Amino acid sequence: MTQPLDVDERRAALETLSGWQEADGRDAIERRFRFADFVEAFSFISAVALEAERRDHHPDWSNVYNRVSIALSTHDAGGVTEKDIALARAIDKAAARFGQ
Ligand code: HBI
Repeated sequence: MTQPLDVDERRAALETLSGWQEADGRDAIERRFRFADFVEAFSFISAVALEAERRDHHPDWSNVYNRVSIALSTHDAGGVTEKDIALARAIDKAAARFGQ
C-alpha cells in the first residue's frame, strides 16, 4: 500500500502545487475554488470526477453554487500520499482550463 508522506515530504509537495494547503482539523490537503457560476463549477467537477475515476482515487468535496472545495487524502493509507499529490496536480491542470 502507498505510505503517507511525512511532514517534510508533504510540505515540499505542497510547494509544487497551486493554492493547496493543509486542511483544517483533518489529515488532508485542500483547495477552494470559485467559478463564474454553477455551470462552470459543475463542468470543473465533471472533469475532476472523470480524472478521479480514471485513477481510482477520489476527492472529498463539496459544492455550493459557484464554489467548490476539494480535500484529498488516501483513505486506505490514513493520510496524504503521492496519489493525492498526483491528483492535486491533475486538478490544478483542470482548474487552469477554467481560468483558475
Ligand atoms: N480514493 N481518496 C481515496 N482514497 C482511497 O483510499 C481510495 C479512493 N478511491 C478508491 C479506493 N480507495 C479503492 O482502492 C478502494 O478502497 C475501494
